[in-house]
Amino acid sequence: APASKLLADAPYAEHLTAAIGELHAARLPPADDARWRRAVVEHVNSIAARLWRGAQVRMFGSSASGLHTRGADLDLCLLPPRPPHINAARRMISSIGVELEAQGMLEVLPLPSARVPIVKFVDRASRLQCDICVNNLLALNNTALLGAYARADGRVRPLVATVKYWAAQRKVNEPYRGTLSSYAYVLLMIGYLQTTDPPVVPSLQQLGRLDGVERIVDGYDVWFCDDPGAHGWSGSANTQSIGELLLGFFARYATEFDDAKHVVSVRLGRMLERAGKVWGEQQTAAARKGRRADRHLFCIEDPFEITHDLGRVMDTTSLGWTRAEFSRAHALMQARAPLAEVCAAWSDA
Ligand code: 3AT
Ligand code: MG
Repeated sequence: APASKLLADAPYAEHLTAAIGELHAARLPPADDARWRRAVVEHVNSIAARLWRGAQVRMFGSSASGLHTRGADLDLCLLPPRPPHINAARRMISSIGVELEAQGMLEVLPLPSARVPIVKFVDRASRLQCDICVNNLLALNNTALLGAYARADGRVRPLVATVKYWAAQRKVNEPYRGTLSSYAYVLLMIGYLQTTDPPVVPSLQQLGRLDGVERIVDGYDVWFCDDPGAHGWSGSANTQSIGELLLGFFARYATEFDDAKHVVSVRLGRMLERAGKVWGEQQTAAARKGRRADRHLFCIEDPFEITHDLGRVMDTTSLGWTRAEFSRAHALMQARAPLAEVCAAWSDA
């Protein structure tokens, strides 16, 4: 395969490795970033505690997993003492919106009737773009899982930063336009790193799991191993450079992953056959009835909420854009293009 020929092209892989290192360093958050983020959490926490006795605010998303880059948003989750009914959650979003406004926060936008009620705002002091949701326990847990992957191998962070940057530059990281979320790209990268030979990271949901052990949150099993070293993982036997791995990532999704047949499953650490998932069957049933198949065109299984397909945001058009970008990146890398060209800003000129 062309991919394996390229993997042997040492000078090009070395260029990529150096360029990824530089890009990652340049995209790292500024030195005082963590302090700013903590200050916002404390501020919002004090607002919440004043409004509801015993309520707390937690950080999640990339700021909490360590997979954030310069300028990433700040994802916050309000935890009331007891799980609120959806209507109570909607009222909480409205109330905290009023209070954020009163405290001088900028661009406060409460969206209490959204499927997932949130309030968006910009923190006045740090100018960080923030989102608050209510009692999103699965998101807190999937953040912890991604954080454990980030710590499992030093190659995860620079590779994730590069793919997020590439996807943003190429305009295929815009869920409101039907392309994948950052979270979905992180799962694609982890899914790839679990299935290299040998793997760069194990499946933390399988490693060291004793029979019958589970931890149920909101109806889903969120157990994972957060200390792989203590469970027989003595580091990866894979010695590939980050340059070679980035090549392999694009080769995987441009040429090897067959979206008609496969599902990306970070939970199992391997590519699943679609036939075994209910989405495969839904699609067949829809096709049989002559309806356009329900959108499961490129399946990425959520690690915990296994009925949730992160690829579902894509329709045939946005999947077309995304596929074209994977192919473009792969083709440029086959032609040994510099990383800057692979990640060049998209333009319709
Ligand atoms: P950025 O660095 O902000 O681009 P992120 O990982 O923080 O990346 P988002 O801000 O898009 O990603 O999302 C914040 C978190 O919300 C990530 C994940 O814990 C959760 N999340 C986002 N989208 C989904 C989803 N579709 N299903 C489940 N959890 C999700
Ligand atoms: Mg975020």
